Amino acid sequence: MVLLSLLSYVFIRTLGLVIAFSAAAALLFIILRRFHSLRITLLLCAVFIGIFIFFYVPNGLPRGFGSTSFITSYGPAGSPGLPFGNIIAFFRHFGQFEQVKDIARNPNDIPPPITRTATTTDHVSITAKEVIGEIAPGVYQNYWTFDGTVPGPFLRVMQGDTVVVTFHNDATSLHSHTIDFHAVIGPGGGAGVLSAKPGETKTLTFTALHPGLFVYHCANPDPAVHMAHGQYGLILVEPKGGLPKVDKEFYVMQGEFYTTGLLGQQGLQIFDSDAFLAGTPQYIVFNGRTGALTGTSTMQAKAGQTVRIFFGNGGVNLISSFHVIGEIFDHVYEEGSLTSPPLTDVQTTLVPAGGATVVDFKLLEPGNYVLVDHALARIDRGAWGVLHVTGPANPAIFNGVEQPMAGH
Ligand SMILES: [Cu+2]
Repeated sequence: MVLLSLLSYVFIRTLGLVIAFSAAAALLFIILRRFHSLRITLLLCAVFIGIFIFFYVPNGLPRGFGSTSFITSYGPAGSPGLPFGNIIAFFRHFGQFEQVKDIARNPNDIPPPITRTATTTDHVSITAKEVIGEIAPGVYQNYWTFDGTVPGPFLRVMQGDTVVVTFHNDATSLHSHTIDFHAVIGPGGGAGVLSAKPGETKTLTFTALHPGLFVYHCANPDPAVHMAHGQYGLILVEPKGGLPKVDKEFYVMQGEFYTTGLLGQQGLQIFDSDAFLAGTPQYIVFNGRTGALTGTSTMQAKAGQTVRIFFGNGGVNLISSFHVIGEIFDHVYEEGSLTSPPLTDVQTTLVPAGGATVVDFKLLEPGNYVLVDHALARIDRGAWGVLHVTGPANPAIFNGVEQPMAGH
């Protein structure tokens, strides 16, 4: 059933083709038996073929299929479309992809704050893996990941540390992958060093010179295509002495997915390179899928606690207007800069594509606090999550009776 659901997109179209061809063949057979004129037969054939092309080409083929061969690109990496051969290879190797239960990275999955004061050598291992995951219930996506989730692992090092990265591209991958660390100074952020074909392992050693919260992402040509399949994550380079202490830390990344099927269309989705170039994603999500951060046990804290959110934007096209409904950020480390004094008392902060921010705030009142991209139509595409806060009410700062709100 899962396979049927995954491939319903392809099955339905194939079924349509079979029905159309059978009907056309049967009709031709009948016509050939009744009229023994070659001219009439050829004309009727032309009519059928013409009607078939007229209806099938614009509607039957996924737009990604139709456009990939014809897209012009002036980028350094050639066409942004996936070549037709990749799509064929994808279906040929379909059985080899792991079908992950949950593509979302848990927002609590963060290494603890660094307490040491001396620099050290950090060993980091990351595996690129192409998997099948659910972006929304019943909607499947071929994700390209770091360590099997979106975003990839949260990396935490200290300013001055030597970082040794071992990067492995899983043997089941169909594409080469690599990593460009924005925390690296050097060509490509290390992308040229780490570029690995399926099955290969590469290493990079770098010194984390600048403190800050940095994005890392795949940069194999075309980099944006790889990012639009989910290959991004955050690396925090803590300043010496660390960040001010908080009670809870969360890891959230916004990202876009460009599917040929419209929002909510069931089955396996194919990458839409036209929508990708136009910057009109069907899905805009936090941590890889719709609903990744909405469960009551996903993001939890208590009134009286201080929380910090490490928020990154994997893009690839949109700027995020990050906001938490019902909260005011006490501190915003704008654009992930930890050496500038943080902004104070901020409602909404801009997070550029390929950028990050650090926010913290003290929780004063229990309830549900909704994380959004405040370009609010995007919540319909999935860009929201909920921080659940428990504890005693604080009527001195918020007093009233909550009631269900009427829709429309
Ligand atoms: Cu990649």
